[in-house]
Amino acid sequence: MTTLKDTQIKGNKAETNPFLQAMAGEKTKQTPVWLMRQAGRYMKVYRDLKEKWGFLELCHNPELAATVTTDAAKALKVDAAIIFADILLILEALDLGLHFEAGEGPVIEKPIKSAEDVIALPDIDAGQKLSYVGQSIKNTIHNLGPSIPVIGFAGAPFTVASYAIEGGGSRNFEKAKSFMYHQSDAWHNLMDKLVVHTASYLNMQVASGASVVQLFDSWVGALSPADFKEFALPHLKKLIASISKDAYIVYFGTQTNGLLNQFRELDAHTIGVDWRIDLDTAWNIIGHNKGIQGNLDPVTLFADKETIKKRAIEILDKAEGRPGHIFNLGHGILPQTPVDNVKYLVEVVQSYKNK
Ligand code: 1CP
Repeated sequence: MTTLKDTQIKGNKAETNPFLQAMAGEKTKQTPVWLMRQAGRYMKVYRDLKEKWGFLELCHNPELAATVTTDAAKALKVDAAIIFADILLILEALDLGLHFEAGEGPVIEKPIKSAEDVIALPDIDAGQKLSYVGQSIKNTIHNLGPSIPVIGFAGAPFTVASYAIEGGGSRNFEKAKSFMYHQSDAWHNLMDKLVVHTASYLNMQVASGASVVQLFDSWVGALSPADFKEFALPHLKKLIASISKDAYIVYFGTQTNGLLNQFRELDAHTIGVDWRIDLDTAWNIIGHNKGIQGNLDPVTLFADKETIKKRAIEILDKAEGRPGHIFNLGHGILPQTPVDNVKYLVEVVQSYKNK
């Protein structure tokens, strides 16, 4: 198993940036902070761009995508910038058809229904087909300079497969899980293909300059521990093993309390957790040879400043200044979140003195 310190990241700027230092398991003067969905609808710059451009048009345009990432990172003064893209772009690259309906979220136009549909998936070079995301990364690095690391990302296989089979978002994942149970060979075949394409996509992002990649497994908490072990874990391990050693890896999911003990087996540097568990409890289960990212409830950002500060400091205290804590929310910023409160949260975290 890779420990935090074994990994030599090419071109790493760990000496100067607390986010990379924490990824390397090194002590930091200040706990690093960035926020999932930090570039999005709660920001005026983004809403203004959305008057003229569709969401996918923004993702496809490396100039504009880099602007969205850069503006958000500068406005919030966070310690890392996440590239503007989406976990579903890979399904578009696989010709399943993707569009976003106002207020309805994503729609996969040709969802996977059968073993034949999995076999018929095109044999793409995902890194090449999604190279516009690499260009967005390069442009972002150019805009931000070397002091702010850029995070690349992709969806983890279970979460991406669930969209591909459900045809969009889902509450109970009946279609995806039925597919998993009734057509388990086809399920594993689909996961194998997603692993290959996701690795190619992420390695292109690393080659383009991303120093960290995050795997979003947003809906993995829908799985029982037994189903996670059988239908998701082996594929996740394969994916993580295929990712370039030139980047640190964060694995994030929500509602994962019952799965954290299995995350010990993952060779990711850092595990992202949601707010439904105390940070120290989660870290004890995951093991201190990995870092932890989280875990403020995003809805706390709708509270008064005093409450935001109190809850943020409670989380920081639970980390006890142990190396490897990256402050974040437990899930993405919600569209109606007051921007001032987000900036305030970043200030609170950055001015907290680690013991
Ligand atoms: O303006 C709009 O209406 C589009 C809203 C939007 C944005 C800004 C979507 C549609 N995606 C994004 C960008 C995005 N998505 C980023 C980059 C911006 C940033 O984080 O700063 C990232 C990292 C994502 C990742 C993503 N997309 C996830 C994982 C994180 C999470 O929130 O769980 C998921 C599940 C998606 C799918 C998706 N894309 C968009 C929506 C509304 C959704 C969720 C749909 C659902 O709930 O099922």
